[in-house]
Amino acid sequence: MTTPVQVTVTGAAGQIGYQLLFRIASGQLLGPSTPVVLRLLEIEPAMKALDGVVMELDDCAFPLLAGVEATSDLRHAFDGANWALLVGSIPRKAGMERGDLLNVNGGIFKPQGRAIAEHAASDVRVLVVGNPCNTNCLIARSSAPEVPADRWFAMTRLDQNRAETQIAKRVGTGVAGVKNLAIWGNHSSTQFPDFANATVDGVAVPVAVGDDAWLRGDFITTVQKRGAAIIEARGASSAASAANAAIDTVVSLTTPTAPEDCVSVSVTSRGEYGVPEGLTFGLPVQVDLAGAWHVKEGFAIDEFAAQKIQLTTDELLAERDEVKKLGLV
Ligand code: NAX
Repeated sequence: MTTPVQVTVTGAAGQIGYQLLFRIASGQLLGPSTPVVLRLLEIEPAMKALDGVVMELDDCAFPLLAGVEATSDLRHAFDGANWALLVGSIPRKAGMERGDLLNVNGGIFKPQGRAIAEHAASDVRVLVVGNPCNTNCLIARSSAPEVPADRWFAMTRLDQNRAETQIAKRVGTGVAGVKNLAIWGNHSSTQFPDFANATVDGVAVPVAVGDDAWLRGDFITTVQKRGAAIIEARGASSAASAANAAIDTVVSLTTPTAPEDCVSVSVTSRGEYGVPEGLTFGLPVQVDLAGAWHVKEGFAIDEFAAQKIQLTTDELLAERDEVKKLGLV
């Protein structure tokens, strides 16, 4: 029997957790022949709800699910983790200043980063979903310097998926035909969905769409504000699509990328494309046959794109300054 992969999910009793755990347990994260142990972290008041989720996991009788550990103890949650999906966080509430938001999340992500450094497996990889995910990832990584910087990711894949669908619908084709769609910067309303370097059925998106005003206007704002539109319509934030994007991210990071394509994920910048070093920044990534990732080269950045990328860079720099001031990094 193959040794099970240990997958930690934080915020496991939340909306996204409920959409995520069953898909992981069914083999959609790591494939149909990899057994998995789920290590589920929640805060004490949510442990009862988590017990209910664990009962449902039991009731699915998933053949690949080799165990479930439900806990509010960081050490137990991250013990031996090969993948850590950090979903639980405190999202911005009405009237909350950015500093308050970063401070309250610092209280979550700093100790989680430490626990990962001290207790996770030596090959641990971390995907931060909980918002503000880029800066939460920076906080966790900063408190775990023992874990190499290339193992930390924040989720911009939902934005990629949203952008691909908008383009496919506009052109009237299938979403599978949309390739090389990079999301630059922060997972926030300043992100830049890069249409100019993307292709649809092998044709450059600006040519296939034939409407630059739409691409530079409604397309970008629709993707940037999609999260808010879903809250407005559903009365709750994206959950199934967010869980789906978390799975897509892990699958993309563990599968070689086709040469004509890229994966949108926020990674630790090493200065690629002039992005300040050390920021957790949405970039186009490729995974090679040996399973290592690198930032894809050759994206053309025109003046319009450069301005947009600068805007989201400035926002992430301001968030980094704020968390530095708070002593969180
Ligand atoms: P919920 O509020 O439904 O669930 C969050 C769960 O986290 C709760 O059960 C809570 O008890 C738990 N939690 C809080 N503090 C914790 C801690 N210290 N340790 C462990 N668990 C803790 O939120 P949900 O809809 O599941 O969203 C989770 C996060 O994902 C939010 O921050 C949300 O903003 C973010 N999102 C990120 C997206 C992305 O693309 N990166 C998209 C979707 C989503 O908005």
